[in-house]
Amino acid sequence: MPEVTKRGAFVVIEGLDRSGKSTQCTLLLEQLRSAGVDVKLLKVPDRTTTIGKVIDSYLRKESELDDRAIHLLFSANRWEVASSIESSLRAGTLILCDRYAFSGLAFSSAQGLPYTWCRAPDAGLPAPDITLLLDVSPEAQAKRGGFGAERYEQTELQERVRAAFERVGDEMGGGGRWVVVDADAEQEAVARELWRHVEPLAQGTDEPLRRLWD
Ligand code: FDM
Ligand code: MG
Repeated sequence: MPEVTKRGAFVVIEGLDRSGKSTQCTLLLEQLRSAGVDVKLLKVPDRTTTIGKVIDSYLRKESELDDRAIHLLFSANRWEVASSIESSLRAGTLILCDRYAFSGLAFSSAQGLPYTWCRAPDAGLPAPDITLLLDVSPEAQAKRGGFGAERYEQTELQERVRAAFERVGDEMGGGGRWVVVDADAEQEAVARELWRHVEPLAQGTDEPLRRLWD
């Protein structure tokens, strides 16, 4: 009899700046670990690779790049980790990823690049089993002590990114694969809501690994 083993689940947390995304990723990581789950936390952009260093310098406004060029570099930065995501999942590790291709789509289309053009370079990447969008209102975002000095950290652009995320969500459809979480709520309430969605996937999944944008 062939042995049936589940693969690890692929969980993505998306959201605007000041949505509490990184904090919630850390809390979720701790909760998964204390439940005995083999889990790896990734973050895109990964600013440590050669491509990531170019992205970092662009985000810190130390260099200028054409909008399309930076979009392709963000995508390439995901392709750099694609095969390691896939092998970890097959080895039974849960992958928790802070941002993914949906940020690429939302941020670049909010700058005015055509939506379908933005989708193309990420086609074929491993698809998450669930994406949890931490939706923060402009009011709550403003209350959270302002933005840093990086590119994109400004109210008017964030509003356009929020609308772009809404479009991404609509096009992802239902099926529980795209979940909007109210990130204006208390940190603990947000954590509980995330756990409610992630717990059923914690011990792995029998679902075949899908690809973007299937
Ligand atoms: N960002 C992030 C993009 O514009 N495209 C992408 O593909 C990704 C992954 O880069 F403003 C933006 C989102 C954010 C910035 O993200 C860096 P962090 O999470 O703040 O490091
Ligand atoms: Mg940031």
